[in-house]
Amino acid sequence: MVSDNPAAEIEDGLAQLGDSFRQAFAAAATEQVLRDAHARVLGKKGDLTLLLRRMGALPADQRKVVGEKVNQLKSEVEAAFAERLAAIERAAREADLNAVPYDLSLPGRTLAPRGHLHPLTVVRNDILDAFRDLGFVVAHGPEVELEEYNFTKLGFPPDHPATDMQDTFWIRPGLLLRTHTSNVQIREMLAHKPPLAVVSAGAVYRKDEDITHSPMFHQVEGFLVDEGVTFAELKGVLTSFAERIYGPKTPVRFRPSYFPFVEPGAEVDIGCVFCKKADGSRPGCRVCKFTGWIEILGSGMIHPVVFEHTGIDPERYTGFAFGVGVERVAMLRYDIPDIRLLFENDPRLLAQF
Ligand code: FA5
Repeated sequence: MVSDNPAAEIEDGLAQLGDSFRQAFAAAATEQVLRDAHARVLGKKGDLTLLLRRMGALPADQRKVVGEKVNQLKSEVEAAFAERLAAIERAAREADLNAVPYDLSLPGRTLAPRGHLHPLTVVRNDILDAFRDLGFVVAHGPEVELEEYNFTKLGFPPDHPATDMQDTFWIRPGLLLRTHTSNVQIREMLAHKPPLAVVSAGAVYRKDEDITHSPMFHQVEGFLVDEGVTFAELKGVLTSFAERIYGPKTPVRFRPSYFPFVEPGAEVDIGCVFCKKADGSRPGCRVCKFTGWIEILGSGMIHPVVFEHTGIDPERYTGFAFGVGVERVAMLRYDIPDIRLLFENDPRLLAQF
């Protein structure tokens, strides 16, 4: 539709708008309503925008006159918008300030989720507590260790095939990441005289990885040195430990084994917790490789050579030592089939403990 007098129509439009936008802005009680009203005037399809577009149809002399009026109205719209917006924001702030204040001392309505200890920490603490209650004291040793304390003084001769038992991460010749916590035996025996009853927990490292072996894992080492200590004490202490961790009457068996720093040496097995029946029988399962027994630690009577290397008289003193795999105990306790699950920090696993 082509108009006879477009300039007059635009001016009419401007006059109408001049009344209506003020009313709409004044009536807007919230920022959103105000912005919507603003868009109806100056948005892409706003009334004033449409009038502006029609300016092109005007002859040049009229365009200047009408153009000034349009621009004038545009400035008025923007100014009125800014003013109303400021008023709305002021009112909101006032309302906030006059509202009943929050009582920050009230208890929360929802309980915030609480963190908890990692299952390995729980198991490590339980193992340490079991020995603390028997009178052992807790000691610490370094993870970066001298070859001398990790191997040599424990009776591993240099280049002896026994060092292959624990495939080592070397830092440089003579310095390594400890392969077991037995280094603490050497450090404590060098630092203190018997009687000694010591436990120590910490990370150890080996080139070893599958579903039950990790390159970094944890052990708890313990040893007791005094006059007249026999294998009977070793059996008594470790049986009491197994019952404490896995329940009274847990079957415990001592199986001959070799470690260079003990003689005799024994691995300790407990009756398999996975295939145990109500009558106490254990028919065997995949976890215990159908033997009914699971190994939990290495142990033995401390070899006289270790005493000689640490300045303790082997004619006067005897003792026993043991090393427990913390992950192994945790996997058995919580029925965790893959050791890597313990280190991935997946909340879906950790939330279960
Ligand atoms: C030792 O490390 C000896 N130092 C233990 C010892 C101490 C014996 C004192 C005698 C006297 P062994 O290599 O068997 O022994 O390791 C002990 C335990 O650590 C194992 O029973 C197993 O539970 C755990 N273990 C060994 N290698 C790994 C590994 N790569 N990942 C997780 N656990 C492991």
